[in-house]
Amino acid sequence: MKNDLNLAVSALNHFQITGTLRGCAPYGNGHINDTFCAFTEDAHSKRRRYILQAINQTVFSRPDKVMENIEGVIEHLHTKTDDPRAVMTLVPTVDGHAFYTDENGGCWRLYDFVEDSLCLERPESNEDFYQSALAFGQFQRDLSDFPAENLNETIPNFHNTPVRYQRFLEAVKADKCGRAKDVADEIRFVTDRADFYSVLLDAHKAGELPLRVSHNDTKINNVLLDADTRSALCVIDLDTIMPGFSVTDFGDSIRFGASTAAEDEKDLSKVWMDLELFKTYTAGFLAGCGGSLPNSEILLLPEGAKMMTIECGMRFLTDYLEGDTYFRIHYPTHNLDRCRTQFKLVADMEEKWDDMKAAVANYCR
Ligand code: ADP
Ligand code: GN1
Ligand code: MG
Repeated sequence: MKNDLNLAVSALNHFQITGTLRGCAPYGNGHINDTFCAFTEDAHSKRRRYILQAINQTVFSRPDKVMENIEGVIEHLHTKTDDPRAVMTLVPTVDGHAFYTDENGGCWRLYDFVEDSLCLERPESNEDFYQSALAFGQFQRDLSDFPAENLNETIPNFHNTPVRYQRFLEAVKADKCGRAKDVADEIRFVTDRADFYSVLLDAHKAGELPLRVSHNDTKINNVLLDADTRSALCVIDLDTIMPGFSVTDFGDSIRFGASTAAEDEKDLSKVWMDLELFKTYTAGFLAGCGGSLPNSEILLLPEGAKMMTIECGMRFLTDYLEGDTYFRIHYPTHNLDRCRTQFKLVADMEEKWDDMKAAVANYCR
């Protein structure tokens, strides 16, 4: 973590927090930002928790543009519900701004902690996964009337898989860390599938896959469930909201949540894509979208799942080849282990392809 506790605590003093600061500690399992949970106490010993984040500026070179998107989207989402826990709330700085820039140029933002919520790394039941699907489907539906032209592209070509593939090939060629020789099988896995990478963009060009306002990072740990009812509560991690495809939001959830193992599981015999979870998520996502997805998009949901999984594997492998500068790692081969689980999932999806296609076809009208 680049930002230590001292920096976090001094940043907190620049926000409109209620009560006296009593504690602050690193929090969560995100790969990108530095996240802290802080709590305050008022004169009546009432506690209040906050989520403080330092925006990763290697990943997001224009944090002001990220915050502009988030402010706009949050404001829009608040018009769709009366439940204050259903949408994140930004706490302004003492000057009334959405984020604070410290003396080192670090950018910090503060959210109210969504209390009585659950953040899962894995679904503990099919119902948990269904609820996360409802949340992301509903999220896309709630933003269907948000003016997409107002959004900044915070990471250009974020889910442009052909561009990701070109960057991957460059990383292999440059082989900055001399690691390519050890990952020849993984490199071949990516190059063998080169024809697949343009499938979604081709469908877009053919008019079958419209650009929508999408989340673009739909892991189950980016949605909160209500701790009492375990129902869908609040979508979080809004950094990558940009125009994108419905099927990639669907697909990234499958990649992460329909896997039978963690993203960094070393024992690949434990890793596959659970077809029942795939079906469960399909039902939840389409229900959340309000039955509004046209058949051409429904039919491409399996492609979205495979695309997000191979793309993510490729990104982990690129980062491994480039010396682990993008994703937070906890040990030297962490990105390689993550890449291997993704490729195992892709291979398993290829085995189950006909069943995946048949499962989504059931929803066509
Ligand atoms: P990253 O981009 O690094 O993944 P996230 O925005 O997803 O960062 O936050 C990391 C973790 O912090 C989440 O997985 C969740 O556990 C927790 N979190 C973030 N925002 C909130 C919030 N408003 N209320 C409760 N928990 C939150
Ligand atoms: C990152 O921020 P986090 O941990 O939710 C990444 C996603 C990857 C994911 C892989 C901005 O998500 O694109 O799919 O790791 N976010 C960014 O777990 O690159
Ligand atoms: Mg996250």
